[in-house]
Amino acid sequence: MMSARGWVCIIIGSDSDAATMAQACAALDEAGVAYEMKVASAHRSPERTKEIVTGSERDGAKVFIAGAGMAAHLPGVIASMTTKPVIGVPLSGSSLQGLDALLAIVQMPPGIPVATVAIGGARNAAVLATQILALEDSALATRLKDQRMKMAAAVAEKSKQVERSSR
Ligand code: RP5
Repeated sequence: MMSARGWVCIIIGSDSDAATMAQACAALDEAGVAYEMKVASAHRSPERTKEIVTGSERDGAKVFIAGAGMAAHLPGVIASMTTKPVIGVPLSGSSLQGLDALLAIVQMPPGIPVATVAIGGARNAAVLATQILALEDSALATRLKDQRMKMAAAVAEKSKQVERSSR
């Protein structure tokens, strides 16, 4: 994967995480940001995780997004292997409904941060990754501002509908 503006490497702990993390892919597609999504487990395949992180950095990945559930060590392990920003997405699916993953991802020791989004917050992970890439890409920054304007317009339109139906 080569891209002049850099690209986002998405790693998920299991194929069972793919459906939720597809929301990150959709948001990156909307922003025109290149990405790859691969499965690698911090626990079941640590060597593969290391190979993907090292290879992706070599090939120009500028941000990592890691989605995992349960004892979700994947984002933190990736953060230990790179100084690129790592965004962690806690995923539900366990009997603790993602609270376990949230606490595992957010409670990183000083020096090795993971930017943690909400449980299931795959879309925001992608938006945050886009914002990081936009620091050095004015066209991408403009696209993000356009998206914000569309969101604001959508709120105003929804308000009109609510106002009409509540009369
Ligand atoms: C984590 O364990 C994965 O990220 C997934 O959310 C969870 C369950 O994995 P599977 O048993 O579905 O492969 O490592």
